[in-house]
Amino acid sequence: LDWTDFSSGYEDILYHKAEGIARITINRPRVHNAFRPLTVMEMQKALDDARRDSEVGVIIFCGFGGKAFCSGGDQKVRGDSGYKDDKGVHHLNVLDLQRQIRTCPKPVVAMVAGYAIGGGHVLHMICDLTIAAENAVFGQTGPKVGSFDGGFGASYMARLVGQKKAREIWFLCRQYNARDALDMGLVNTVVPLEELEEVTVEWCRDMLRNSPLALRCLKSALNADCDGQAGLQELAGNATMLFYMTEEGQEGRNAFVEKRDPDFSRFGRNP
Ligand code: 1HA
Repeated sequence: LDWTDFSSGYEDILYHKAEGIARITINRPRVHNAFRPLTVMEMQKALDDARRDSEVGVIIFCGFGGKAFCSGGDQKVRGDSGYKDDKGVHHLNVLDLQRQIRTCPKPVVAMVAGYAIGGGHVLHMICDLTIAAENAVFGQTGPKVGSFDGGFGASYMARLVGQKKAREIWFLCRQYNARDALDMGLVNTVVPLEELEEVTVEWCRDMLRNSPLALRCLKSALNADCDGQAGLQELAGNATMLFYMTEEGQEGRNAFVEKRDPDFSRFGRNP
C-alpha cells in the first residue's frame, strides 16, 4: 500500500492512511512499544481523527518493528498512583482509549507482531479483530508487576476465552504463542511475519467492500451484549441515526421548522 504519512506533530506514534485504511503505530521499540501517558493521548487523537475522516473505513493498530505490538504501561514512568506524564501528573488513560476503541463505529484491527503483553495484551483484545504473526507472544503480567485490569481486561477476556482460561492467563502470568492464542479464540488468524501487513490489509479490504452501516450496527450490537446501558446507548444511537434517514423522522423535523403540526398519517404501522 502507498501510505500517506500523517505522523507530523506526533512523538510516540506514527500515523498513516491509504485506500480507506488508517494505521496507528506505537513507535517506542526500545521499550517493546510500552505506552506512557503521551503515547496513549496521541493514539486517542489519531483514532479520533480516523473516526471523523469519512474516507477512512477501517483502523489498524500495530507496533513499530517486528518485535512487539505493545508491552503495556511503561513501568519506568509508573508513579505511585498511575503513569506519570511530563508534568508529573499520574494517569491510567489507557482505560479511556479502550472505551474509545470499542465505541469507534468503524472496525479496529490489531496487527500483532511479537509481544502483546500486559496492557498491550488488553489493547489487542479490545480491538474487533486480531491478526497475529507467527512470532506473536501473548500474556498478562499484572500480578507479577503489581497491577491488574479488572475491567475489559478481565471480563471481556472471559467472554473471548471462557472463565477457566481467563483465570489461568491472569493468575499464572504465563506467555502464550500465536498457535495457543488461536486455539483459545484470542486471535482471528496466524500468518508468517513477512505476510502480516499484506494479510491484514486484505482483511481490511474485505471489510471495506461491505456495507459500512451494517458493520457499524453489528459492532454496536455485539458491544451491547457486553456493555450494559452504555452498550445499549451505542446501539440505540444507530437506531436514531437510521430513523433520521427516514421520511417519517424527517416529517417531524420539517413540521417543527415550518411551524406546522406534523402529519404522520402517511406512515404505516407495520404488524
Ligand atoms: O495493568 C495495567 C493497567 C491496569 C489498569 C489500568 C491501566 C493500566 C495500564 C497499564 C497496565 C499494564 O500494562 S501492567 C503490565 C506492564 N507490562 C509488563 O509488565 C511487561 C514488562 N515487560 C516484559 O515483561 C518483557 O519486557 C517482555 C516479556 C515484554 C519481553 O521480554 P524480553 O524479550 O526479555 O525483553 P526485555 O529485555 O525485558 O525488554 C527490552 C527493553 O524494553 C528493556 O529495556 P532495558 O531495561 O534493557 O533498557 C525493558 O526494560 C524494556 N521494556 C519492556 N517492557 C517494558 C519496558 N520498559 C518499560 N515498561 C515496559 N512495560
